[in-house]
Amino acid sequence: MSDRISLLGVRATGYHGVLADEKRDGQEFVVDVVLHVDLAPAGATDDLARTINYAEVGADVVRRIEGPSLDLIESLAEQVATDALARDGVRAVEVTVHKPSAPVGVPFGDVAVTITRTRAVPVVIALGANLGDATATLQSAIDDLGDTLHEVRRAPFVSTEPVGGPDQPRYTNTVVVATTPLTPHELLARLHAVEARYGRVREVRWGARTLDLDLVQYGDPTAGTDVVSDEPSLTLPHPRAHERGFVLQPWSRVDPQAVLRVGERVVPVTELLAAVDTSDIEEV
Ligand code: PH2
Ligand code: MG
Ligand code: MG
Repeated sequence: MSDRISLLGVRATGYHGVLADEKRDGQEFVVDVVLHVDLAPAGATDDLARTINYAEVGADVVRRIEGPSLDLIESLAEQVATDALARDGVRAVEVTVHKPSAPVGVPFGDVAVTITRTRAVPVVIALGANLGDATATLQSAIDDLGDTLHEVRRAPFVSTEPVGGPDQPRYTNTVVVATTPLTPHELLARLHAVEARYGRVREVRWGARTLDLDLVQYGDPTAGTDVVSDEPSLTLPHPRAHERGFVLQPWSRVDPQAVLRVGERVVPVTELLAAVDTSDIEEV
């Protein structure tokens, strides 16, 4: 995905600089912003609500240029990038801040800094399989998600008794904690695509499967940035994770500090784990 919105040459007067003259007199700053966003939904629907309104981005930039005085254009670039990444669907942003009248002391054409910042939302994914070579399938699914997930950490594989559903083989489960630049819907679509690649068919609820990839949590409940959603196509956090030993046990191994939102409460995973039966969970 290399779709982009570029807003170039946004200019305003600011008071940023190390020198007292700069803070007193002000000068022109020019900012370029390149947003990495999936533009297909807006292109297909002609709906402004499905993309980023560049007028709003421009207003944010001017607010930062005209805002409290900073010493460095690096800091201004960082503020602009933070604003951009806070907008829904922005995966990454490149920001250039030009200071064409900077006190450089020699004749010069332009001076600028450029930064690139990528969204990195913490996510938790529970994996399960009970058909075929389950461990190999889980590992290659994790490898396949390498383009989607960053800073990936995997829990040990565990063998677990099936919970619910018809009579079926034991499961191999694990949990991955990672970061992603994708939105929850984009990530879910990637998880479904990888399930399909391993021959997953959605037939019997809680029936045997070659691969199940469940999005357990998106964002950080401690910081209050986790996504809570009861859309049928996207339920977050996962509605049963808090009572499932086959999720809680591996999760607590890979991240002993993990917390999960359960209704109004944000609960340590170790505390949830202590309340469930784990006698049937074996590390493999
Ligand atoms: N997944 C289910 C239903 N039951 N039981 C175990 N032990 N492991 C699973 O991953 C699992 C399950 C539905 O996704
Ligand atoms: Mg599941
Ligand atoms: Mg599932």
